[in-house]
Amino acid sequence: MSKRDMKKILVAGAVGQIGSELTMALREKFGNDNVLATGRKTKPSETLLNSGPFEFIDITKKETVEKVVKDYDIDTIYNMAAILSAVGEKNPQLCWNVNINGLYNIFDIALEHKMTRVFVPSSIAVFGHETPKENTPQETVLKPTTMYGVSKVAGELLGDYYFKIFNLDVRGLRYPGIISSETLPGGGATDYAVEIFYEAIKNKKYTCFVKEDTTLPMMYMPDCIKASIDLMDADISRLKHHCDFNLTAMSFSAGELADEIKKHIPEFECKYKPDFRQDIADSWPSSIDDSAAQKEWGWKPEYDLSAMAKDMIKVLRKRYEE
Ligand code: AKB
Repeated sequence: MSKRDMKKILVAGAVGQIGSELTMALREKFGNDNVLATGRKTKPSETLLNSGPFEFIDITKKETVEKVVKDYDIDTIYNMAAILSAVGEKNPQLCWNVNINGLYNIFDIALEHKMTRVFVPSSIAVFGHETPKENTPQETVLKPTTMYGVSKVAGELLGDYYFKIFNLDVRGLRYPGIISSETLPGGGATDYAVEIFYEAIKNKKYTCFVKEDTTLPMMYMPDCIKASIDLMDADISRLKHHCDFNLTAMSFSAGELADEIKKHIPEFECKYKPDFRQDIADSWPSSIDDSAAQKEWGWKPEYDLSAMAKDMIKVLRKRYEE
């Protein structure tokens, strides 16, 4: 393998919900020393720390990223550092700064250092009230009503611009809500779909912050990791899209999720007390057409609602009940 073919990957946001599991999957695939995990402030887990290199950086401070890129001879970046929807509505300026100014730094550095590839996640948050809600098409109206959504639309366009004008190979997916058992999500409108499992196991009850009939597209973490790695492995000649692939695995309402959990924990009770996150959820689609991802790089999820719930409950029971 020539030096140029060897991947030296930087994961920004490696302490977060997706970053933490993605880093471990990348270390498994490319070797522990070839994947640099980075975070801004939060203490990394022992698993992250003990399995490979870790550094603190702040993507809004270009020099901190540049330093590790040089020190570790990085040629690929997964930029998982982001402010999510609910936190973004509380602090729109911070959201713009991290999601856009930070991203701009990542693209600039990737270009300056002639990187082979950059991964930038987008989200169902790019859609808004004017977008068709059911089976949302790949090409459609992008008029989000949250700062997070605005930053994600701008991020997709910026990535496509860097690809078209500078030939930088940027790729990205519109993640639905991601459900996982390792690291808690950091302040999104879909967090209820994770919290509900922890509360069902620990307390047998949960007060959900969206209405019972709120239906959103979702995905279990193993599928999210698979999608994020498969897209980066895809043959570029097959890609008609780059930074904006629609992606989904399942869609269910909060009530349907509670009913699924009750199959495993019959005494579980779910109440509904919508807060400001209801408005955010209401502006997003309830199901997604991801046929472009299927066609261009072979996307196919493995987990549906019942397989995901079964696995989540098994993992959390082992952690909290045994
Ligand atoms: C959020 O709820 O903000 C995220 C997302 C759907 O991008 N989970």
